Amino acid sequence: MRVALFPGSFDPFHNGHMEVVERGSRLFDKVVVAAMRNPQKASALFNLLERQELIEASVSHLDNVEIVALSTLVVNLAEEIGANVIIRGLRAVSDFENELQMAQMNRQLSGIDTIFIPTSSEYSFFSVATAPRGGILWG
Ligand code: COD
Repeated sequence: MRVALFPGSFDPFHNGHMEVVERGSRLFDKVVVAAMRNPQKASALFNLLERQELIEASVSHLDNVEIVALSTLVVNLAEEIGANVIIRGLRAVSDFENELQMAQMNRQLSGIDTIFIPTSSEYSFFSVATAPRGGILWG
């Protein structure tokens, strides 16, 4: 059974993330979506449990998708659930440098490979960044 882990902050989960989950669910036997804390995104809009509930409501039409929410290292979770690969979405070249570093680090730590799913052009400008005063920037 081919299991893929799709980790993210998902704060909140949006259509760009959804598209990656739907496409991943067609490529793998099972996709585990993990809502996690990104220490670089200090002020969260939703807590992990709320994010998990939002994702569950969004992907209920997909039989082979499971959702978890927790604070741990991505590679530890991958090992725990027996994931064969990590999935990440790519919006633009600007995502690539950071994603490449994470993919190399994760492979060095645990041997797990990362597969990138390039977003459709209609979603490539979807991103969420927490604004300094607790607001939210959509761009
Ligand atoms: N279209 C397609 N894909 C998209 C879009 C879009 N419009 N927007 C975002 N994505 C992709 C991103 O490229 C990413 O692959 C995924 O969706 C999730 O994005 P985010 O922004 O919700 O999640 P991140 O990037 O903040 O991920 C948080 C992690 C903790 C998972 C990440 O930082 C990570 O993997 N870190 C490795 C180190 C680790 O294990 N940290 C754990 C916490 S200590």
